[in-house]
Amino acid sequence: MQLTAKASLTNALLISICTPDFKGDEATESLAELARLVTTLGFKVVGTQSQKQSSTKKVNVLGLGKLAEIAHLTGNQGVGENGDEGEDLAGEDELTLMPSDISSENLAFGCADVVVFDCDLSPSQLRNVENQLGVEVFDRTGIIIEIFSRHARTKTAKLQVEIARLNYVAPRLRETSCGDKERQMGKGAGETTLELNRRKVRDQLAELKRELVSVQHEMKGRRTQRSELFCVALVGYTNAGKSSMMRAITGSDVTGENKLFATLDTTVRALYPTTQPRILVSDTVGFIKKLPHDLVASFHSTLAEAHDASLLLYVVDASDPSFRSQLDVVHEVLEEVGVEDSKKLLVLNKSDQLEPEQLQALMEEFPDAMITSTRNPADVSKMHKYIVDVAQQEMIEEEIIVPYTANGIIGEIRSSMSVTKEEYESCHVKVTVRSNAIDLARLKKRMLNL
Ligand SMILES: Nc1nc2c(ncn2[C@@H]2O[C@H](COP(=O)(O)OP(=O)(O)OP(=O)(O)O)[C@@H](O)[C@H]2O)c(=O)[nH]1
Ligand SMILES: [Mg+2]
Repeated sequence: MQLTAKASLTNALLISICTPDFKGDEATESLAELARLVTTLGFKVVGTQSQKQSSTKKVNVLGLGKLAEIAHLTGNQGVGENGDEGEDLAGEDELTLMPSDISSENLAFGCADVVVFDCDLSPSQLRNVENQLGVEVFDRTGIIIEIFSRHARTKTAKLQVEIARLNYVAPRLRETSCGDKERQMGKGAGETTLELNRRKVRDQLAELKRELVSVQHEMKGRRTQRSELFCVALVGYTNAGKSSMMRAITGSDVTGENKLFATLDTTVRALYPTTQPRILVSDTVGFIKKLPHDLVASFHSTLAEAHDASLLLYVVDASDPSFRSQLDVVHEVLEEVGVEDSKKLLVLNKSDQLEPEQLQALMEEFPDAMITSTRNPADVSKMHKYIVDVAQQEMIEEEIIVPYTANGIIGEIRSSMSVTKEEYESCHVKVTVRSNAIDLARLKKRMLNL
């Protein structure tokens, strides 16, 4: 499946299948998140429909009655004639409309150009529903992969996303080979074309994977060079404010946007105001519920920065009512990609959006967390100080005797280590420094050779 509809003109109708797996408000929250994903792609959400079902695995996903109702909104009047029996409605169904200024009366016949399901659909389910509704149908994974494809900037991210996209597309090629869609596109439905397309995808995948291995090799080299520095990684759910925090504490121009998955590439910058030795901060890709498995796998290397970090900052949007379940997702994905959380701090961000009572309740619920707003300079300084303090604790304090004859050594120490004391004696300076073990060992070796 590919997004062929023109994003700027596309009216999307969202469908939620409420299975018993959903607890509490999860279905509503998930649907609201899908609306944001779809909006990120430039679609306009014209309405949402939800229906209780025992599972999302039915041949037509929904019962024929419900499909007919939706077909009215996509302008496909012939619905139901060629549908299989499927299972009928299993419980209540309801029509909700979004945004709030749209009412059921003005959701006109034929107003939806695409239909997006808030679950994963098999290739045959997608085809069946498309046949019934006469418009393009997307599932959640398809939408997420498309956003990733559009937002990937660096070579690594592009390769990773393309691999995930082709893995997603491959089975759809098989299923649509003799379907209506291919005939509509005038491609012909021959087995040979299908075989050819599949082989092309296989070859492309193999080539992309080879390229990725070589790019990852280079990245690993760069990480090794930095390995002696104290590294902080910002991790968390999409839109939590990681890039904004990164920008604030490094004084950099890292993009932060009110879009889901604004960041797909890991960026590394030095903490600012700078410290001796430097402290590095990396911004990473955000997570989302039901993140396609292929994408999780493909982000192993992007998250390698987090893997090597001495301190992980788990940034959450504390103003989002579902931030607790978002945090669970972050823990799950990090566990899946094998990120060891050496030391971590929970950062409850966007505190400017909360009332004093809510802040008080959060402090009681999460006594070890830091409550911040990236828009508040005092909070940014507090975060800066926290990072510097943790980095200092990781360092070793040592006294170094530098003879006055050792040219340049004092300057070198001052530029790469934190000097806590300097005592001038008759033929040498006694310098007390805090630094990491590797830099200290390197300095001592250099002094032996003087
Ligand atoms: N009110 C408020 N908004 C914030 C704060 N921090 C970030 N934002 C806004 O939240 C949105 C998302 O911020 P980003 O920094 O891009 O979020 P992110 O975690 O990097 O998101 P991804 O890159 O998608 O994972 C932007 O519109 C920011 O301006 C904050 O402390 N308060
Ligand atoms: Mg970001």
